[in-house]
Amino acid sequence: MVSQWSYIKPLCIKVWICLLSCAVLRTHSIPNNEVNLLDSRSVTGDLGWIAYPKNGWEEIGEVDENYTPIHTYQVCKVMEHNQNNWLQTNWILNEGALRVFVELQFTLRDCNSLPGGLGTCKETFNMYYYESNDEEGRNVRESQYTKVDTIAADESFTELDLGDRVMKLNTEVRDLGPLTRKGFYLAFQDLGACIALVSVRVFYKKCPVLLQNLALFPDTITGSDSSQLLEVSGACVNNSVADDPPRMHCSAEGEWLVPIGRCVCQAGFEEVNGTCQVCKPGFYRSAPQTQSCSKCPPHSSTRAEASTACQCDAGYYRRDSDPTNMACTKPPSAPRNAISNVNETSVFLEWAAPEEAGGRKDLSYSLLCRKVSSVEPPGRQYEPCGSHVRYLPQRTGLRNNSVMVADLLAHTNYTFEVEAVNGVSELLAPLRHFVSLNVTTNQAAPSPISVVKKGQTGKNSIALSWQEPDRPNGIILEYEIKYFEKDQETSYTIIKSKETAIVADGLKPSSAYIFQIRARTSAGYGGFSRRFEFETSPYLAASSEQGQVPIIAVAVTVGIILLALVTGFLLSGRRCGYSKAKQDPEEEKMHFHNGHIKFPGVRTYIDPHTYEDPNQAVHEFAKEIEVSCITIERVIGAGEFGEVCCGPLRLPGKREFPVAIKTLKAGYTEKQRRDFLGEASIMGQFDHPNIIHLEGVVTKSKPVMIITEYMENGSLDAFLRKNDGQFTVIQLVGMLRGIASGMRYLSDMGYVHRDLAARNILVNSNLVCKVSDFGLSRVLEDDPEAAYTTRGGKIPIRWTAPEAIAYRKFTSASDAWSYGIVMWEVMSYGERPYWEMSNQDVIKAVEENYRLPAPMDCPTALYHLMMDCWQKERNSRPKFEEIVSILDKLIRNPSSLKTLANCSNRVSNLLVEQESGECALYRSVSEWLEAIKMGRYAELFMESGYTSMEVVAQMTLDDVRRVGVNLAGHQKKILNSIQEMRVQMIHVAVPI
Ligand code: ACK
Repeated sequence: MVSQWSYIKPLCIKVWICLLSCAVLRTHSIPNNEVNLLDSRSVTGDLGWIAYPKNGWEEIGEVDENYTPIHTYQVCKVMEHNQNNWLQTNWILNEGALRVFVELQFTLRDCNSLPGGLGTCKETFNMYYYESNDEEGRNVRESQYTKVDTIAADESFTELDLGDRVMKLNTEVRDLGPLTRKGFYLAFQDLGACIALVSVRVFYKKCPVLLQNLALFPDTITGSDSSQLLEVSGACVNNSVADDPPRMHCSAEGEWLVPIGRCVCQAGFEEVNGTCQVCKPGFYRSAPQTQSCSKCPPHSSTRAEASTACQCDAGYYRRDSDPTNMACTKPPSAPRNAISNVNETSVFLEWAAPEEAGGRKDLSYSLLCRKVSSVEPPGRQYEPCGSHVRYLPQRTGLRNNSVMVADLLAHTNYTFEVEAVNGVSELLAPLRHFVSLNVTTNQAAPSPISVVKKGQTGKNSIALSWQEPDRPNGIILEYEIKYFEKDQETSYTIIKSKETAIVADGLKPSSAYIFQIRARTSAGYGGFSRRFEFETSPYLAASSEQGQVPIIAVAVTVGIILLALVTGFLLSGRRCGYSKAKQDPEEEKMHFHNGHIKFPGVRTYIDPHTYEDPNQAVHEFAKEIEVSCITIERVIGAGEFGEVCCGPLRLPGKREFPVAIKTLKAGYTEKQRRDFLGEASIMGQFDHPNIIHLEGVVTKSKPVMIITEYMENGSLDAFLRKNDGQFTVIQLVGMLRGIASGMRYLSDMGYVHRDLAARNILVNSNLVCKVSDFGLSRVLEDDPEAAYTTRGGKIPIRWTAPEAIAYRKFTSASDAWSYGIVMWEVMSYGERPYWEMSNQDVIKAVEENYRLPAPMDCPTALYHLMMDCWQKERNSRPKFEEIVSILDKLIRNPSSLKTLANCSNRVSNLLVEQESGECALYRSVSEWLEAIKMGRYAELFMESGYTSMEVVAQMTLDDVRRVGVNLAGHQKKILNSIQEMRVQMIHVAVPI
């Protein structure tokens, strides 16, 4: 062995030294996922490995390319037989690794290149390992080793390589595992090769410490298996919390794979470069809304670090449900400009949005309704309005600036508080921001009766009882019970009763009857109840024979009496003939057939002239008031007979309220006194919410006075002129409806007003209009000469129907004409009808069928109604009943008031012809052309610039031809229509 080695030695060793110093050894740095357990190159002193036999492996010190000393083990016993040279490393602690890698760098001599043939030369060597828990020393037997592998060189070197100084360094890596002990020895077995073991590196792999998704994953030694993935939990970095527990998987190759979950910075911190940094003062972060710290929203601040929210500044608030990034807000200020519109027992409240909405979008309104207590002292105590009151659409959470309150009590004072609220209002409760309104409801008819019960039933009679209506809205004066045999509606009976029970008799046996009941208060009748059907008892044959005679006799007698009464009434000449058969003092019974016998719904007006003594009439209809109850505070105007004043009236047992006081000036004649008090005699007969109410008269002292309710807004014409353009169309129609309702009452009473004009309508603080001035009719009727001289100097020609002017035919139909003029006055805000035309011109123009044009912005529907009131034929004019119902429909359907009657050819101060009055409704040239059936030329007219009726009115024949109307017939038709338009204008322009 020695001889062989010595043979090789000079040849080899030197060359190796040279070759090693020239070879490119493993110089790359160790990857960070590898941990060395042994690196022979890094050992400076002796490696101290054990070679056996001793002349086998030999440690030779070398220097690498950087002249750093390295240790190599070499063996080259290629020429000797039976080689078994072992080289055992030191004990290597595995540091917990279950799987380790051995990287060998070596050179190997190509056996073929050896001088002297192959001999016993080998080109491989074996690697073994032996595990132990501690350094067991050097006595490990061969058999105790576990073989790792036989290592062969990828490249072996030859003599030639030595000459070329080309080093063929092999690197082989093998892994061992799973390891079960604390450490191990490695051993290299040479069986006769020429090897230089240049370096041995033993390492294990780990997944190196990693910061990902704000979680720290520790150094993790890979598993024992090459395909094993170890799941590792991450630890959230400071000031962060696990959103979803963070995990990663460490692969056998030392790579982190498959991240799951993450950590997030806790509130008050933000993520900066994988760490959680604190939010500075003035900034906040409320995880998880935002990633980074945000500046405090408006009206909030924070002085602390790590704020999760900002505190609202003084006077600003935040709801729990408000997001933290929302500005702090305030409650709204009170709503503004609240107005009320009373319609009988309903109040429509409207207001403007508050000046300060508080910076929120959840503004809403709620309403508080309180009734002013009637308990003494009045006006100071409030009661809740009660559950019967309806709020449309609702009482609270109102998004719109209006609400309708219905089913209030009639003639009652209410206070409404409209409060603006938003999301932070409740935080400040009980502080409220509201606007309040005091409202007095009007008189209203009773609500329909809902409960009607059948009592004892006979074969000819049915006893009925019922409950007072839910809302009587006043004192019930009487009930009206209408009944008829089923399917015989044209023939019915009406019983009036002050009680809530009656017996309907004179019925047929075994027959079904339909009953309907309604109540009446001073405001008029309420609606009928629904129909109740009850049956009489069966006819009993046994008793019927005897019973029939008296029944027939009674029936005949009753029939004769009724006939006599009916005839009597008809002959007596009363306006509304009705048959009245008094049964008991509380009950009246009337029979109707096909509507021939009519009963008045209300009493008939009695002309005070029919009284011989006018004083008697006054005291019949008017209450005498003690002068001491009246205090005259100030003069509000001048009446025909004296001053009109106002002041409080204090009646015993009643609370004080303001009244108007009309006085009769000193030095009056007896006729003047009669005429003056005549008005009170008339007024005292009326009881209606739209008729001025008479409180009483003072006749026993001087001056003689008439005391009426006080109307805060005075007469309608002056009121409208003062508030020009201030009202909504609905408000104007509401006023007109009130006047029409008052007039319906008067015409039902058989009273003809004769001087209906806006100046004779009074308006109270709730915009309720009431008809007043009941003096003129007598003057006109009594004195034929007085037609042209009234207290104002002239008969109200402009308000009076032509037949009344011509031959003093004053009727409710002539009142309807005047009503049309009042409508015109209202819609034009108190303009003078027919402007400055003289009375004579007005009479002539009206006679020739010219009528007032539609006021500015007047809805078509209203103008049509006015025009209808001005029908020449008085029977064609609408009755007040119809007028009220038309206006009611318009109020219920406000969109019907949207179409305006202003037409393009409307020239103010020009009258329109009644028949062709439609011209006033031509809104465009094309509408006019359509109306005269020439619509096909509309486009040509437009193209030629004839876009308005004013321009069209100037057109000549040539113009019409130029437009492109070539047919002579059509030219004529168009020109005639234009001519007609011009005539209307000229007619009025030239004084008649
Ligand atoms: O337009 P006015 O203010 O309203 O002026 C006249 C004036 O008296 C002469 O008639 C007013 N007037 C008449 N009756 C009343 C009343 N009941 N309430 C208030 N003002 C009244 C009218």
